[in-house]
Amino acid sequence: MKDTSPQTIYLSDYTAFGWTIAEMHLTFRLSPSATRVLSRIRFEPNPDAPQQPFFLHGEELKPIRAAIDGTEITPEYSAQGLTCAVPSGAFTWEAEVEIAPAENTALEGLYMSNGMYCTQCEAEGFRKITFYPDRPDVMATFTVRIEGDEPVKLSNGNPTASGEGFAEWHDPWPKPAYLFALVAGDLVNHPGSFTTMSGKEVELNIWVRPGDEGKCAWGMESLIASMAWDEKVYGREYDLDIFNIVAVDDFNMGAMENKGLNVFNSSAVLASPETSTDANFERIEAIIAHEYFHNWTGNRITCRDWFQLCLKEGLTVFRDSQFTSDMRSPEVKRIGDVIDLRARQFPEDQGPLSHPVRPESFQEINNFYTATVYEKGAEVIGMLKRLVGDDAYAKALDLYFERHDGQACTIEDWLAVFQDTTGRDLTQFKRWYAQSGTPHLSVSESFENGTYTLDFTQSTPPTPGQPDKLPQVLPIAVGLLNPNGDEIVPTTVLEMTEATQSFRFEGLSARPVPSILRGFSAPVVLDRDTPPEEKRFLLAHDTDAFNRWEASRDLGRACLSAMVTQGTAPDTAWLDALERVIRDEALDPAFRALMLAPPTQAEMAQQLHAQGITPDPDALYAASEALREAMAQRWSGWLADLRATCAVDAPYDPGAAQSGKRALGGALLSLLTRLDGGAAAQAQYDAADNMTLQLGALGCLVQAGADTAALASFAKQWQGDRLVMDKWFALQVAAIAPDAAVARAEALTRHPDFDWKNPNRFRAVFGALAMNHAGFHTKDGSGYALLADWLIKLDEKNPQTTARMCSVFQTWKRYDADRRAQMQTQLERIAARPGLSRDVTEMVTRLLS
Ligand code: B3K
Ligand code: ZN
Repeated sequence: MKDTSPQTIYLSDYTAFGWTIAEMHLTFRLSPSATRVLSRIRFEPNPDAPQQPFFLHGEELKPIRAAIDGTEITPEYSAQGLTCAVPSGAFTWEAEVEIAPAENTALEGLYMSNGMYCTQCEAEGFRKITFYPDRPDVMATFTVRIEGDEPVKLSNGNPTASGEGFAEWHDPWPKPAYLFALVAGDLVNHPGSFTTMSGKEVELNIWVRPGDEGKCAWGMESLIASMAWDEKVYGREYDLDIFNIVAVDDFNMGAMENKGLNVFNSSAVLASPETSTDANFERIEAIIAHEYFHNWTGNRITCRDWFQLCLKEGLTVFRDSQFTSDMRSPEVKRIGDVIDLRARQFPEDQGPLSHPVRPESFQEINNFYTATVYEKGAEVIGMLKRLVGDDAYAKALDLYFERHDGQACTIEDWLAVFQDTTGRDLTQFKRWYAQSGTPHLSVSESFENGTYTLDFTQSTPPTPGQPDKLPQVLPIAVGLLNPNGDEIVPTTVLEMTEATQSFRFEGLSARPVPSILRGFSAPVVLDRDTPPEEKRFLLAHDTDAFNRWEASRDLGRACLSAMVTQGTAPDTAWLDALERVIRDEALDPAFRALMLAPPTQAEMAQQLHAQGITPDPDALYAASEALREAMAQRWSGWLADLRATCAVDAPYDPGAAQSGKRALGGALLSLLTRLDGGAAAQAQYDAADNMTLQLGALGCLVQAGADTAALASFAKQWQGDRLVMDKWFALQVAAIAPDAAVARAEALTRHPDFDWKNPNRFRAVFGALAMNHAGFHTKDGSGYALLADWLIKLDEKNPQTTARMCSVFQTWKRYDADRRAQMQTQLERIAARPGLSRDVTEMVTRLLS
């Protein structure tokens, strides 16, 4: 029975579980529709917990047998689990249940994907496997026996025995149930090995379906690089004899850090130059690193309860971004992260779904694996590091690992290691975890008698449940340039703690030009009336790459805003300043590619809304097209020549050097296509020997409306490759003219390969529709209606993916009355569905609140 009654769980209600687990034994007798799961658990009373009835979670399980100390019992079952009387001391619990992995379309618990058994237990999927205290603070060592005919049978830890029809695994490290994993099927491995810093040899494997062996080399290289990096930078060594990664086609998210057995969405691990873009390679490198880094930040030290999710996720995102910065370019990584933060976290923090980095209540925890918990959670750690300095950060982390290894911890534990190593009082800083919403920071300045003063004011608008906000601790990185463009004050971190605060720089001979919030040193909205000539000055001279990019982006936003609201022509002074950077061959091509990308339409909608203007998606699309057209025309004299400098004359390599050139070349091709109608794009398409060039060219052809033949030939070439076909589905919806987007998405849902129960394919079409800003927001509301139809349909099979997709409606209140009413109607239509899942119920309720 499915429980849909909305029960709210509160952080303040936390109580420890009444027992600890000395040992956990599991036996699986695999069968697609009737798998038997036998458990034997040794419980001991927990002296630190209050008295409580014995309760084990369990959902959608068919109980076969239950016993305590060998005597059969009849527990009291409910939709959430069971209760029964237990002895006052230690006892052994045994149970046998039956589950049907083949019928599990929610992809949570034990399920099947292409005939292969796999699991996803985080956050609360283990309770769909057997009765258990399914909470992260209950940690146990697992011994697992898998019985079945599948040639490969994997679980956590080290293999201990195997033979005809069985395999046994033992994980010596105590872990919560959410880190349990089992995989069984007809798989082949791409092997590797790693010798740890203490000289221990670890066996590495990437397990895939036969036929995918050729797409594992990059994943393996990334894994080895991650293992070496975590030793070098954080002193963290791997702690088992074996590390397995499995690629699965049907998966709700990117990947999962199960101890010693990471399960990956195949899109997050499989790569080859012919089938994957540079962006895919970079994403795979980052996700492999992220999941591997969880071995320490998440697994060895886990969360006390799900409210503490950012303890492992914020920290692990922060660690994986440090890794990517080290493997590639720190400046380019930072700019990319801020683009992503503004595109995904800011709308969340500024709309009805706003919640603190550490939420205080939830109905369905899966709805809180958000950009706020992950990305803002990582920003908070970046600020902490900036405030205490690199050495203190390293010391605090050493203490964290030493003090908390093997424990289930809280944000209080995390902050305490910083307080204890630095002596700093972090009481106010802790507001970053509790207060939701994006702070606004405004600044004015004055110069008198050689003293330059910056006056800052901060305030955070109200968010759901939090009408009044307190000042936050803001590290504001500032540098000063003199009028010649030389840096006279290098980056200095100002620590703002008050609602208004002034900072003085003395002994200056001339009024300086400030570069404020360098490196985006705090996740805030900076409001400053900077004159355009000063922005162009920073665009030309700032030594901080982020602020150089930001100056241009600001000019771009101002330009588009004026085009939309006043009908002005594109800002040619900005375009000329930008041209100098783009053509500066001393600069990293990846950086120049970022500079070349104008603000997105969604970003502009956010910007206009912040200025109190209702965004009109059609006008934004028109302005964005006019701007790109102006860029192409104004730069027509050199676009082709510069593109020629981006050619790569060497075997494909996904590293920063080549991919930066291809990114710049791709951005230039998109402008050139406006001049030549797609001739250069067609030539690139025909000659392409890697997916970056092929897909980039196809995107240009779709944009130019010259796509029919290329789309057909692409589909013919790649029809057997699911991951490439996902790109084919997504690209044509995302890149097509907005007036055709809904019809194209609708037509694709009737395509024989539209396997809507596969989350990657569903997201390919509907994620792309949401990205086509003016297309999704088509005035007649057909985009909203189409998506709502499909969300209703998918919810019956897969609530988690459906609930995640609901967030594309999170900005609905920004738009005009017509569009607002149409979105509201669709949300209410979803909300009214009988039998709607708990996941989606919570999302639409919050969206409508
Ligand atoms: N920890 C998992 C996410 C689990 C999501 C559950 N709905 C992947 C990660 O963050 O590494
Ligand atoms: Zn994670």
